[in-house]
Amino acid sequence: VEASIPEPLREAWRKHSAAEFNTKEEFEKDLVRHIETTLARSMYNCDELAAYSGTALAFRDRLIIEWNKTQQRQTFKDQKRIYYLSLEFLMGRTLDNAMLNVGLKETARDGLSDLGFRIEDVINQEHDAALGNGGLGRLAACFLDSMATLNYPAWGYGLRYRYGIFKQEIVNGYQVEVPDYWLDNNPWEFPRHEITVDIQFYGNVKKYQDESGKIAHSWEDGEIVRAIAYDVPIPGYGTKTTNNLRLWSSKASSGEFDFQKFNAGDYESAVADQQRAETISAVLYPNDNLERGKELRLKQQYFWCAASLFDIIRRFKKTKRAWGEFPDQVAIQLNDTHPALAIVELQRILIDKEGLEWDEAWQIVTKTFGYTNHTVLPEALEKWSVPLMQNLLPRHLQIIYEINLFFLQSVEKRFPNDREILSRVSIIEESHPKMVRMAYLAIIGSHKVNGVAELHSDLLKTTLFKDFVKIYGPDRFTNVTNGITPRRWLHQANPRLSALIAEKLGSYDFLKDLTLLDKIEAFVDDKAFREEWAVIKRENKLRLAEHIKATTGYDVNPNALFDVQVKRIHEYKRQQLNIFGVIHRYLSIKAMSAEEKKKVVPRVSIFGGKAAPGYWMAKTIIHLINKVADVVNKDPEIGDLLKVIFIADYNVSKAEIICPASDLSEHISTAGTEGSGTSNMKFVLNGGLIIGTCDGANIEITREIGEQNIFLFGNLAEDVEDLRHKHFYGDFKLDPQLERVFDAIKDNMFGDKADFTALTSSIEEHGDYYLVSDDFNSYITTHEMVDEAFQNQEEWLAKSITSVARMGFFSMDRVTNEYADSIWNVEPLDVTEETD
Ligand code: 6GP
Repeated sequence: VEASIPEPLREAWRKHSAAEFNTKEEFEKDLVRHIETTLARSMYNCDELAAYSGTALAFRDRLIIEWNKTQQRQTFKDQKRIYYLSLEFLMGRTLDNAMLNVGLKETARDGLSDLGFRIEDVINQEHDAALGNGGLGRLAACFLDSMATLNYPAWGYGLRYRYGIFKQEIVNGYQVEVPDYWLDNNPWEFPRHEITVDIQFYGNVKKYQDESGKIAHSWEDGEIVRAIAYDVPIPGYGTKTTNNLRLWSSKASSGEFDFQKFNAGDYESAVADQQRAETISAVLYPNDNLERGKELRLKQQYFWCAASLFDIIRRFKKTKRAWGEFPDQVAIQLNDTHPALAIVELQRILIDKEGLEWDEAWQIVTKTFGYTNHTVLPEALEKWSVPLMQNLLPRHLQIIYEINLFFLQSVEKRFPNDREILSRVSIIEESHPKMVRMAYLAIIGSHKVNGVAELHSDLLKTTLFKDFVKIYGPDRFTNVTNGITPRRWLHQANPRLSALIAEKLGSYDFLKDLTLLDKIEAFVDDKAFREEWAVIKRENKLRLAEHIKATTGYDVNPNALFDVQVKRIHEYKRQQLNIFGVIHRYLSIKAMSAEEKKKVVPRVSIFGGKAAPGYWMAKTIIHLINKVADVVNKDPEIGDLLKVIFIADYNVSKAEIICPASDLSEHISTAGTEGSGTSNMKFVLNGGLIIGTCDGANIEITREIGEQNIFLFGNLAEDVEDLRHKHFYGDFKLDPQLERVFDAIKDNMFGDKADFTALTSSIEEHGDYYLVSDDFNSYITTHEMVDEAFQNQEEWLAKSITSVARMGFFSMDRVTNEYADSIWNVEPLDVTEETD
């Protein structure tokens, strides 16, 4: 039966079509109805959680109505669509963002207040959707917001993990991981039980002759797991467009709950099969910038790529176009190499299922895909063992070998006498076991490869992917410097600053065109404006101080300089440099006379971030920070002059409190190691200054805001290799100030020194790979400059305002438009006329 209602009956539908609330009265009506019916509660037992759920459901109704219209509009216009494939979407909370994007937060505030609730308390009930680790996952979330805001027809595709990134607790100074079961009470997803795809694993490949006598392949037997779609509506800001994020959940396919077994009494094994299938989407791998070739991870990758491609192809086929037009209708962006199997899967479908010739199929594939690289760290580059892939995806491995063969043949033709280059660029690494290099597969299967900041993209071209630049020419490689969505990271996180800017500029248009911020530079000497700016920063600091008090018990002085480093804990990000710097400061203050102490600028050093559960060194860094906090915060000689705080369970919603409250934030990776960084942008956009190395997007931030507004220090990327080389050959001398710090640690000042040996010896004895000692002096000296600058509050304020004014470039909307122009070749949809 045709699912579409025939025209004569549509009148009745139109008459009863769901309506959106727009006024306070309508909102209250929807809210109460949801609380009383959907939630089966009443005014006699409505707590804040129920008020949250009711509010979320009322807004969800609104989103889904616009979602439906958007999908109809996009189908009708039939333009090229963007598909953003990412294993991670670090969304954070949805309600506040949804209210702001549809422009009804004040309406909801008033309505909730009529019914007895404070909107902030209601918003705080929401659990973060934390389906990501760090920068890569948050970038994907910013993309979704921006693509919807700019009216691009775009879908995100990901996995619906039952457990997102773990919750972090700190017990006796150690990180403890607690599972994050986030799906209870999540009103933002729509299960689509009718949208399923059966995904095959294992089995074997049969060769046969088709009717025309051609050799063909079929992948047979093995195991089937079912993918079920869950849709999450993504509202744009100030537009009708509501795009879709489709997340796949795994279930045993109907055949897999084996009734034969069940009836024969083998209940356990029937259930075990079922659970095995559900395991695929059970948990997010908690590694940031680190890969570990686990079979389940490869299963996740294929499961998600295959389901997403099936869905994309199903949609394409409805338009009845020829295959050659596929790249005119579909742009697929690979968020790192995690979805690189999609390249192979599309080629497989085209040749094995659709009967296209290899070359024709391969043309379509390469025109369709773009690949974004996020890191040059070798430990993060994905490789899969050939035997593993042979077993799990036998047909795909064959196709990878074919892709590689044709590629190497073409390379050989161009570089006939260069044996070396062939083994260097081969997709297959000739190791034991052999490995599939996913980055090479992604490059060869895409028409554009981009890095995420200028330095990073340059390094890709001159180091990691150098040979490929030689082979394909420089045009295949490009840079798109990352950005952030100003809706969440200014308007939502810092409503008062956003309001102050809007008041001066006359509207909130800057949220859609962030370059308009430059107009606030004219107010840098405006006394009233400056005062308000300062008051807002102070209030944001008070809000963070409250959070710190509530979660750690420590009181912090809001007049102190709030110095923040929040991000995943990683040796390359160098939280160890920061905590060593803190110890140095502590020792210096302790050595001061009472007179000298009076001149000290009080500081609160704030840390936050998760360590991958298996990353011992990162966990040791967290332990040291907490031990230093124990000692420093209780030392009566120190008082308010220094406090050390570790904020547990850093996540998106905490970032929204932390970013607006910083005076200074730290982005201090070893030069050449950070792809871009995006929190650096969030902090500056909220009026904080930064201390940083010449790395990632710090370089472009400096260019935009001016070097007088940033505290740069340390060795440059171009010197790193030499320094490492020297260390390796024993040319290493520990910085004397750092030595003093190490002596304190070895004196058991922060508990048993044995707990920290790995950390100190990696520097003293094992080559100091991250150049902590080389940069220490410059780091300390630069912090002294920070103190000096902070004493001149008027100057500091001017730097803060000027920097914000110059941050327009880092809007995610600029990023989205650049991808659309230079990679996707996709136009936004005109949403001015109504089509339904
Ligand atoms: C991160 C990079 O480390 C960070 O510098 C960048 O801002 C972010 O991606 C977004 O581009 N990379 C990862 O999180 C990662 O796991 C494999 O890369």
